[in-house]
Amino acid sequence: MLNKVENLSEYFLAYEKSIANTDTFWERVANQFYWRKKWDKVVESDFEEAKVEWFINGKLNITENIFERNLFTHGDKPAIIWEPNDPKEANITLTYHELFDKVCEFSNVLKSHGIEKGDRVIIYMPMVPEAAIAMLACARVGAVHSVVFAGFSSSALADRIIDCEAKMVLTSDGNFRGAKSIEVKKVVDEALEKCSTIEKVIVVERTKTPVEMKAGRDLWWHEEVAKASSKNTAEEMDSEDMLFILYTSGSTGKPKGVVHTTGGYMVYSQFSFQNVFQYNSDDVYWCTADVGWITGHSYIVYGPLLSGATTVMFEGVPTYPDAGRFWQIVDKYKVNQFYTAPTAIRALQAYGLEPLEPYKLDSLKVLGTVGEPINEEAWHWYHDHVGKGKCPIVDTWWQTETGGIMISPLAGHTPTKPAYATLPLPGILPVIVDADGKELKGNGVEGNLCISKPWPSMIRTTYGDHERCKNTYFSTYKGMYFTGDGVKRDEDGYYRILGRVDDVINVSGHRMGTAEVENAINEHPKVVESAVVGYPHDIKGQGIYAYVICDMEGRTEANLKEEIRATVNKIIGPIAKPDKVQIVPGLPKTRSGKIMRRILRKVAENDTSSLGDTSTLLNPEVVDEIIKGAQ
Ligand code: 6R9
Repeated sequence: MLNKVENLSEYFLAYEKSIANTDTFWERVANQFYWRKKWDKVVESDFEEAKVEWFINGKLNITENIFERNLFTHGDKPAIIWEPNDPKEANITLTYHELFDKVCEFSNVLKSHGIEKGDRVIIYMPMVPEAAIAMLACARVGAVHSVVFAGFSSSALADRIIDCEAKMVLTSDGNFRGAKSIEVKKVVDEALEKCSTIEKVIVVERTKTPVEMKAGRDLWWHEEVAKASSKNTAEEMDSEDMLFILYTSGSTGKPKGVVHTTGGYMVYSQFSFQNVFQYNSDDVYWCTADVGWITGHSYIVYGPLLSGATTVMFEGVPTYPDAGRFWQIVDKYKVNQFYTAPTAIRALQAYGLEPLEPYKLDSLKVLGTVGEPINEEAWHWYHDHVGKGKCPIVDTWWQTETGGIMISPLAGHTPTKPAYATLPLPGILPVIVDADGKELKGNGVEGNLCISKPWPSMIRTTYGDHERCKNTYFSTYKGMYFTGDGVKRDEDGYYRILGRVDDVINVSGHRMGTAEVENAINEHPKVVESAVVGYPHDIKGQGIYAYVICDMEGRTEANLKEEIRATVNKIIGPIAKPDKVQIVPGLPKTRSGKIMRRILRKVAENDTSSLGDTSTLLNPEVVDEIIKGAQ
């Protein structure tokens, strides 16, 4: 199979070659794709300037590598199997031929409404096949897609539309999620009141909930594709032309638009998919993520489809109609590779073994996890009860910015170890540094995780603000990409990710900037100041704990807490709602006025025995009050 490492010694060999001679290694991988014109140079990079380019002057279209390259060999193979929220509703299977026709049709729709190469298109959609079709159609015509998770609020959506000056929004009337139905189009309408760049909105009919269609702006997807031809020639893209922007949280208040480009992303998403999951041509692969996150981009859509895989797309949630839903789907499609998040595993673990009993799960060969550290207990539960002790677990560490999986076992080849992401993929050179930036060499060390060599799918810039990209990722440690994660390399040279070392928290595998949540809380008119920290949460991994100073006049504490949660829900979305809100008389501050988050974290973790010296604070007395009121 294309680009696939077949055993452990081949991995070690490939790794060695990839580090010793990076250009030759990636050139070989890239040669397996269809380029209209090959590159003049493999890579050029300058980490000081955050400037990285791959396959320079290469010309291609990523969708030609999914479709035209492969239709003769597997045109009739299922590309996407879509499973609806409600198991009683009919599923949809699209073969590569059928998906190709739909992508071409929608490419023509985009063009007929003035979308040209380089235009930004927002996709705010539930998990329906049209979401994948929309992404691929954008890529085909050279438009830059920016998928916004459909759980974000109208104001979060508006911020993203404004930041990338998008011309079009692709959305749906509504969204079925478990027992709920969400009015998606309404959120778009609200967002667009604040945006001036959007010319057209195309709406998929999914829930048939009544929507307002604004004349001259809003169009129905099905009416548009009915008029469109299914013949379309892909736009020629430069290897470094933008493929997509995906917004993610950082340690400042404003989410940043991570930019990925065409050639390098294509090569790495396919290469990593193939190798980590060890996909074979008749396998059925299922990743439970949402296309609103990077995992959905690289490992529901691009990686699998570039590999000619059959990828399952699930609209619903793990617990609807019951906690056996995932396992029922695994049996229904005889899923071979199953990829999910630790938070989902922990949530299902809490239901016990009964929901698993009706299902065989004997098709499973590989289990994967992503998004946050997996605790050993959840690892064993997954391994023993889902994988029946016979499926390797690939604990895949990576980020929106890395574009693809960076540290992970290669299924069946790399010996696994609970809670360890194990070893880097070929071409990836992790470096551990201490707080002063000194490299910690050898095994048995712990520090901050950096990557010291460029890899094809790495972030190119943060949209509209290159300085921010430089400062966030390339300035902390000279000559290296800084991940923001802490890591340990054990005696065997295996990597274990320890979690974020910056002001980013990871709630149910979703990244959340503490400053972002604070900004939302501060929008409440009664809030004077707030500080947000993460704390250990049994299911979510981390929960959100907010300390808030409020003007209490005319409010009870209970009212105020609920209002604060509602404010965050409105400004960001339900995923950012604080689990705990504590009204406090003050926040512990240093003499220079900085909030001492370390103390707040300790209180939230219920570990007040080791607060350290608080006497140098500007207001030491406040600490006792905070401890007294802790939840
Ligand atoms: C793919 C994705 C990235 C952050 C990352 C880290 C955490 C992801 C992990 C993991 C431990 C793993 N993370 N995978 N931590 N083990 N296997 O999740 O991207 O949403 O950008 O989040 O998630 O902290 O820095 P993104």
